[in-house]
Order: sequence, then structure tokens, then C-alpha cells
Amino acid sequence: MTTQPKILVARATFDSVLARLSEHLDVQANQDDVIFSREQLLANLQGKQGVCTGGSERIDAPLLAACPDLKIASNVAVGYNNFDVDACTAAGVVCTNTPDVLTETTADMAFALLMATARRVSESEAFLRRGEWKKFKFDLLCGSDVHGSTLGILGMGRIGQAIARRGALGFGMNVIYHNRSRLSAEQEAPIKARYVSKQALFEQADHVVLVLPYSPAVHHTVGAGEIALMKPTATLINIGRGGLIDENALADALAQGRLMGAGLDVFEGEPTVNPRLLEQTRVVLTPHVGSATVPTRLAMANLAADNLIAFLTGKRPPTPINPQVLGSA
Ligand code: 8YV
Repeated sequence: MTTQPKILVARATFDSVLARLSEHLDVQANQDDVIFSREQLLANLQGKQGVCTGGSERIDAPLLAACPDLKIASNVAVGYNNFDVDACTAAGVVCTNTPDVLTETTADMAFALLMATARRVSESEAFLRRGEWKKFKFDLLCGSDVHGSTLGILGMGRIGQAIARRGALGFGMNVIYHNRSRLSAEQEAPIKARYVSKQALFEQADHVVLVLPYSPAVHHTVGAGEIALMKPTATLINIGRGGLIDENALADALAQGRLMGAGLDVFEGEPTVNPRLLEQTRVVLTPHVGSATVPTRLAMANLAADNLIAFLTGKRPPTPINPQVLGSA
């Protein structure tokens, strides 16, 4: 009997996905969804050729040194700031992620946060639930318009473009964006997207959406200086990673009424949320649910499984992050 490659599925997943994996691989699952300490992760990875990770498992040089059998790390996320990709590449370990399958769902969530923040939906509901709604009032809970306003997108990858389409085509918004590289004229034209400097984006946008991948180079991309450039009527939406925003600077700005509001799905210390943000009413807070619909989470889990099965049965994984490790085969 041939032995199957061994993998650890580090976080709970769909039973159907585990069943698929188990047809090809020797699977150690974690359906109780214990968040492994570093020591537990290292212990559970001994003798494993593959690992299926969520954002909670960090794959870095010390881990790779302690787990010499590991050949592939498959992240169930498009973002992979929990991977030290250079260290993986140096160790010949393939990294994979789950792009595309979550693009539209995550763009929907960006819009949900944008709408909720601009129109003060959470605040309005809390007001109603507290029983404070006693009469119609002309200026009750007035917010900012979304339609026809200027949407500033920082990070114009697949998800950024999907948000831009929603804004331009659905809400008649003027789209401005900043990104490492400019889109082609063919990509810009249908949404009339205008490439601007980062400074111009903060100055001109009525709604700023952060959707750039996190790395230490973009830590606190939005701090006191950037917030000071923004219109006091503007909103700031973050569906990327918490570390993109200096949360204390944001809490200061909200407390002083220097921003209309913020919509945050991601936090620097998540799942712990900065208590200063929790104190603010003009902030819509959600627990990192950008890709959280059942079909999308299933598609993500299946793509992560496809990557593991393909690579560990001698084929090319569909979505490698560091394809140079695979060579040209
Ligand atoms: C994941 C995400 O669900 O894909 C990403 O980068 O942030 C989410 O879609 C989350 O990271 C859990 O792994």
C-alpha cells in the first residue's frame, strides 16, 4: 500500500472539503477549530508535507526550519501577510492563496460598510433599539450621500476594481484610485476611473476605501497626516488589513468630529478591537467577514484544497504565490 502525503488542516473547514482532501491525502483535521499556539502548530506539523492555513497561522523561517518535511502552505484567503513568502521560497516551499473566488463577495461587503457608514445605519438602529425614536426630526441622523459622490480606492487590484464597478455603474460615483501600477486605458474606461496621487485621493474622495494588500511597507498607510487631508464629511472604509490604519489616530479624528465616519471589517489586533474605536458611535465595526458567504467560503476552501491535492499528487497548483518554486514543469 502506498502512503499518502500527510497534511494538517489547521482550522475547521467544510466536511465536504475534508472528504475531498481525504481521497488523496492523509489528513489531520481540526474540526474543533482550536487556534494552535506556536508550539502546538509546530508539533502538529511534524511529518506533514502540507498545511492548510487561515490568517491565524504564521508560516515563517523558524517554522520552516522546525518543519523540514513541509513542502506547501495553502492559505484559505487571498491575503497572505501571515506568510513570509521570501522565507518559503528560499526553503523551496510553495505558497498558495485563494484569489478571484472571493472578489465579488468582498466587494459587496466594502459597499455594505460604505453604505452603512455614510448613512449611519448601525447608529440609527442602535438609536431605535434604545427606544429614543419619539418623533420625526428634520435633521435626525443625517448622513453623507453615496450616489454621485467621489469614491477613492486605495489598492486597485481585483477587489478594488469590483468595488469601482459597483460605485461607477450602480451609484454614478466618480472613481479615483491610487495603486502601485496604473490600470490600462481599457480597464479605466468603462468605469471612468482616474489615477491620482495618494495625497489627491485623500483630499478629493468623499469615501475612501482601503483594499491594498498588507505588508510592513504599507503599515499605517492612513495616519493622522492622511486623515487631516480628508474632507470632514468623508468616510474611511477598511476591508484590507487592520494594520493599514493607525487606529488611535482614527479614534482621535472620530472623537473630534474630523471625519464623518469609518467602516472597519479588519483590525490591527483582531480579534481584539481597540477600545477607543469601540467607544465611538460614528464607526461601523464588523468581525472580518468580508468574504463570509457560504458559497464563497466553500469556493475558497475548495480552491485551497485544489492547491494541496494538485501539488502533493505531482501536478501544478492552480494559484501559487511563488511559482518560481515550481520551476517550469
Ligand atoms: C479570509 C481575507 O476569510 O481572503 C482574505 O484575505 O481577509 C478573508 O477573506 C480571512 O483572512 C480568513 O482566512
